[in-house]
Amino acid sequence: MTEKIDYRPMWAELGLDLKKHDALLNALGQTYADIFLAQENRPDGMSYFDFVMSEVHGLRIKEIMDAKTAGKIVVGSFCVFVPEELVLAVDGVNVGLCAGADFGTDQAERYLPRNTCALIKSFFGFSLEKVCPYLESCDLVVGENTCDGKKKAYETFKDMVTGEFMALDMPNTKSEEGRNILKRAYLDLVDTLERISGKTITVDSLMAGIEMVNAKRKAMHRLARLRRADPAPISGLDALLANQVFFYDNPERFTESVNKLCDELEQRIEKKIGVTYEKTPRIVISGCPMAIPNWKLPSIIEGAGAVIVGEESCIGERGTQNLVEADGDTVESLIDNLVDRYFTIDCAVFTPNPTRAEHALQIAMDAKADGVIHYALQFCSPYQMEAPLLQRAVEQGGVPVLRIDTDYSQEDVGQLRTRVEAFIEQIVEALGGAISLDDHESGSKGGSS
Ligand code: BJ8
Repeated sequence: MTEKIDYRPMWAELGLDLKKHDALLNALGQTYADIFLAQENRPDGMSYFDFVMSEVHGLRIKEIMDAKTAGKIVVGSFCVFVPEELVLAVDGVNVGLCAGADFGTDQAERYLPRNTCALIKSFFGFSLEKVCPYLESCDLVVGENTCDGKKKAYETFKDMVTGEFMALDMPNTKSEEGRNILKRAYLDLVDTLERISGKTITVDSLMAGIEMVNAKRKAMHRLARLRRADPAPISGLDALLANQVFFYDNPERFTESVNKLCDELEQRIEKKIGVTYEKTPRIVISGCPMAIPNWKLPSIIEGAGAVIVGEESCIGERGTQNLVEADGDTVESLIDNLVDRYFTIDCAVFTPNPTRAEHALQIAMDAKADGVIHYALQFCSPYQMEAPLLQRAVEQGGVPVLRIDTDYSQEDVGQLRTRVEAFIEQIVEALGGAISLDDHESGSKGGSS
């Protein structure tokens, strides 16, 4: 039996409030056990992700601190527009800082209007309550000027971070000028990374970063394809977890673990082993990113007898779609390749943004989904305002849409459950009542692997 490491001295050194941090970890551990460990017939490969989650503030932070001691810089960001490739090109460690927990909201509301989305309040809360070791270990925090909420919040947040803060200017249209703005922003980021790390980005170092992140994305593309099988070989919750861990883990180890999981999923598909039954109602989620530990809506959907087979989300297929072309003989030409790939991300802050609805419909068609659930955080204007447009486009493609606006609190769980159950019942009826949720009680999932 391995001895449990005491991480408290490390957390104290990072300046965490140990009492509040204990409260957060205890709540997280309990929620994880209730939602993830209670699932049946999970692939064995999920044990890696269970381990990562059990050590998310432990071993991974120790690895990051060891990397710092060895002279590497740690860069935190809140958005998939910040290229991990550039951080890797200065031999740095990249971490996602978006937070998905209702923690420190009262403190956050001392600085932010109440009508701010839960994601922004959450990272303020984590910072003010001193409970996020990722944030506290950052040498550089990059805040991108995307939605109004984030870009205005960063004006206050920049003085709260321990490391340096950099605002990344972002376009809001997919025009030639927009592309130039993004390229300028990435060139500024290169300058900042080189200055802080004391390293120069070369063709070789950037190419290595591009290849490492491409490998990670390819593994996620493979997972996205495999989870579409019927019966689904992995739950939507577990696939979401892999998408969330994407932002924290060592990239090479993560890629290897996802590919190993995919090998197992291929075997499951061959043997028709699922986490649920064939013809279970299939749902695609589209909308705001779900940062750890935001599992509220997916657990309601899968608890209601459906299976989630894809996410049109930045923590999902919007974030991982497309690769960067690994071809170029100057740093600038490789940065052009980065811009080409990142400029295809169809975040709702762009106007107009028709490709997002097209992508949502495409995912739904490819995954043979029976319905799309649009998820927007309350007070998130970009996604809330885009919701009716997306609903119209997806429904015109023949897939029904349910629109949900929510936050990180548990207050609306009962109401959400009722709405989701009604939507799933409606799907079942539209399928000719060929299946009923009750039938699943007596069916077979094909055994375990
Ligand atoms: S590329 S989705 S990660 S900005 S939920 S803070 S939009 S008010 S997170 Fe995002 Fe980058 Fe876009 Fe993706 Fe604002 Fe909405 Fe809050 Fe949001």
